[in-house]
Amino acid sequence: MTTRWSHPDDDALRDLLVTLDASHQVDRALLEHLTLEMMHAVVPGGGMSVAQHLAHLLGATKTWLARLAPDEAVGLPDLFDRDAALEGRADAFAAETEPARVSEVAETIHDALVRTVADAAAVWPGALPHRSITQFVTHMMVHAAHHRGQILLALKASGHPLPDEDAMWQPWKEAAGEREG
Ligand code: NI
Repeated sequence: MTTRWSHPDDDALRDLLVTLDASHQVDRALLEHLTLEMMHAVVPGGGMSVAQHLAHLLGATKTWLARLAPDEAVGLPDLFDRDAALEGRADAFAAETEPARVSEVAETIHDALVRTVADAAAVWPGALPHRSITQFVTHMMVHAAHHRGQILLALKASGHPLPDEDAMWQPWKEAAGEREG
């Protein structure tokens, strides 16, 4: 059977993992900046809170990961009230607001993603619709960047300080500089 996806060679896979790591480090810089109060910030007019953005983002990554590697994803934690959602309650999207817990879950899901991508040749494509592992990882990073922007906007609109710009983007500078190192 002919497949419509392709596997990256070793160099491309290494670059993909370096890029994914840089993206995660930017997320980490943002997460380390968050306080309990900031987790409730929303943009004027409503929408998801910072906590809800993070619960959704990490939940989405987990859901996609489950389609690629069900065994890897099965034990991953949730950041919203899963029992309430199953019962159809109105507070079903009550998101975890403790920054340390959110950071812990973000690290756990990122580690699972990295393990799965690094081993993608063995399991690809699972039940994913993506054309390649590169496209899948790009999708995860673009989604994260979208919600990162939404979170920064909610913080700014609510009068909270933003993370230090240089510290936040340093991981990308280092990732881009690795070729010369
Ligand atoms: Ni989203």
